[in-house]
Amino acid sequence: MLEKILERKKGILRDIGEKVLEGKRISPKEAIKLFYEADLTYVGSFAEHINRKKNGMFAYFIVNRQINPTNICIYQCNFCSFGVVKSDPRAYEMSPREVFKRIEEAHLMGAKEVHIVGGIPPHWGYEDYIDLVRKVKENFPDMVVKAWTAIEIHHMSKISGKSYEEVLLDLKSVGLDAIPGGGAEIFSERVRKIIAPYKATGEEYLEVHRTAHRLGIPTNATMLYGHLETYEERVEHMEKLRELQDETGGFQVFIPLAYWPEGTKLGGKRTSSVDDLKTIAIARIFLDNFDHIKAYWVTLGERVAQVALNMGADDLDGTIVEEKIVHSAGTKSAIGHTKDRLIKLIRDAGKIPVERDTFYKPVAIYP
Ligand code: V47
Repeated sequence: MLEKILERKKGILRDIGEKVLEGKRISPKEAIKLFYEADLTYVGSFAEHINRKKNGMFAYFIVNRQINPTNICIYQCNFCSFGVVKSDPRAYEMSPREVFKRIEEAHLMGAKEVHIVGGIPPHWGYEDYIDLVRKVKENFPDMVVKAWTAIEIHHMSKISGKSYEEVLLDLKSVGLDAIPGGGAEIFSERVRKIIAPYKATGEEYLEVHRTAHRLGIPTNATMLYGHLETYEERVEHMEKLRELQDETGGFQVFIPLAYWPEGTKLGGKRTSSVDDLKTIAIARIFLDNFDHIKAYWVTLGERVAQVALNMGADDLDGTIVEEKIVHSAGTKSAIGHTKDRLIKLIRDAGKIPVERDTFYKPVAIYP
């Protein structure tokens, strides 16, 4: 079928298709060409060809719980409507008891992972971040703790005077298992200056992940798209991730995050479903050294995420239970999903559902 599609193409699109069939890496220039000139069925078909070679007919999900302990944040990024200042009436901060109640619930429903990220409150000290991980692990030793983005780790390094390595070793010693991909936004300095002028730079984000990989802590990578960035800047972002992955092999998954504008200072429009699917497909083609591409149902919506499972993506994330960051910005997705619902979404996409752990080890297969 792909050969038939190729027959009808000429020039660079044909060359790119041939490269993919031969299992060769495409260049940044070629990825940019795909954004501008290829149609969705073209990129989707080639992306799915690669996905099936890597993951067969399997599509993954995890029984997990997100916890956002506070939305108080010193950074006030323009694209974010989750983070607020302490005096804002919407500001909240969970007590350790409230955090543990959520983890207990997650434990009872069979969750394998807690994903903990929040704002960066001015009054939190270094030990607050360390203590939370320590207490979670002491109380729930079997639970995988995926916590604190590179932005939080950079901040912890700043307030403690410790290096990234020292911070990560402290976190690892109290039970941190993995680092989520949040905070990457877009690495382009031009755009970052406008949408997130105060938070860690792209280079700092990459350095935190590089250090984590060296210490044996697996991490995820994200890209926030659909705001001010160009296609060239999306590809530049993915190129930096591909280079780091060549160096370390420590990334588990790439997660393109579609921008939701509601309530943000930046404003703007929602991306189209075609843009969302093309971005996932091109990521699958370009990031040949990533095993997994996540169709995050919270930003994409369940239906587009389901189509994405046929256009290069192989993972839906998880049950989540309570998501606040993208819901503050207007996503209409459910707040959480049951395991049965995720299994049905995957089955209806024509794939075989695999419940996984944080590290993509299968926990159960639902043929
Ligand atoms: O870093 C913030 C993004 C991220 C908006 O690692 C927004 O497995 C859309 O990183 N519109 C947090 N997105 C979420 C995240 C994540 C989610 C699921 C799994 C994993 C993983 C990581 O949400 C932030 C930011 O890039 N975000 N505001 C917005 N208005």
